[in-house]
Amino acid sequence: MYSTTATDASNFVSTFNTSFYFIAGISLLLLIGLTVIMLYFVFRYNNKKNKVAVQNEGNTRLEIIWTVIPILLAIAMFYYGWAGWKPMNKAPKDALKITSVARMWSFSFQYENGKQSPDLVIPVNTPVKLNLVSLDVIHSIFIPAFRVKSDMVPGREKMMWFLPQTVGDFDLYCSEYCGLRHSYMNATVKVLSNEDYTSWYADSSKVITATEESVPGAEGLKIMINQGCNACHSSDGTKIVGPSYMNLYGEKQVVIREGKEVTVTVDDEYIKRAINDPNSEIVKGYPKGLMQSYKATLSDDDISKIIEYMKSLNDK
Ligand code: HEC
Ligand SMILES: [Cu+2]
Repeated sequence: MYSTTATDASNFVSTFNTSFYFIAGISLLLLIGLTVIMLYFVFRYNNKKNKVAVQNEGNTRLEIIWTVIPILLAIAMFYYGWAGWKPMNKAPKDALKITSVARMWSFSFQYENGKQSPDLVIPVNTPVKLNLVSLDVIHSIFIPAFRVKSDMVPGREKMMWFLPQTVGDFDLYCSEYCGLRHSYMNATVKVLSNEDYTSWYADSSKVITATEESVPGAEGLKIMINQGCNACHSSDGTKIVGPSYMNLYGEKQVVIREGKEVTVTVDDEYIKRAINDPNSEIVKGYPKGLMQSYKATLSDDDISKIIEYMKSLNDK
């Protein structure tokens, strides 16, 4: 059901390009044609050459021509657009299903075996179906090389599918302005050979390298990279959108709880609340409602690992 040129990055490239070049070609022809005719008329019927104006009463044949030709062109443009768009709406039954989750300001891809990745890793020549989920505002997932793009709307089920046809890395980014760090909301599509994909899929640990894994808190860091926490929090003291994790653990923090300012000590319980129920206590000077709860995605064990990582950022 998907016949294409195998050298294209995806099965939608050729139909998309056909309609794009067709429409661009017609536009160019009209632009050139109209400009040439206009210049000719300006020259041919100027005041010197045509002293006396001629009154035209209409010309039925001409009118039919300039009505019928544009209609045919418009129908042809519609046809190519439609023919390219229609197959995008029905994914093949055997497609590989991956849930693609967008939140401010990161993507996360969740596989059927529970594996999560900040990049979209897929096998070549296998149809892929992405379930599109947004946890906060409207985002849009765009893979230019594959010629696919779709809005991701909170509370609405949407999907997108394609057949990757060449091994390689491709850009993926959010193309719907979604706030402060929108321009950082990008990822890589890694199309692997079937063998490479199978071993990647079966490996439950690899996101960071072996040397990094020996560092204290490395597992926590991995979880936070996968969850996209770093879009809003830095580890080096820089304020991005939320407070930095550096020198946070064990410090005193002023928070707004039920409208009142209170000073709390940052301990395990506080961090757990901050992650599971971020809006119950807002750090003074930071906006409410930006950080969403991670209750559904992070276990207590994950949170302990995150805390482990935060502790490693204290310079003693
Ligand atoms: C969309 C941006 C955003 C993302 C993504 C985000 N946070 Fe936050 N976070 C904030 C903001 C803003 C605050 C400060 C307001 C508040 O307390 O809710 C905050 C506060 C916190 C605090 C309290 C910090 C302090 O100084 O007391 C912790 C801990 C925290 N976040 C951890 C996380 C973790 C862990 C993740 C990922 C699992 C995460 N955040 C993802 C925006 C974000
Ligand atoms: Cu976005």
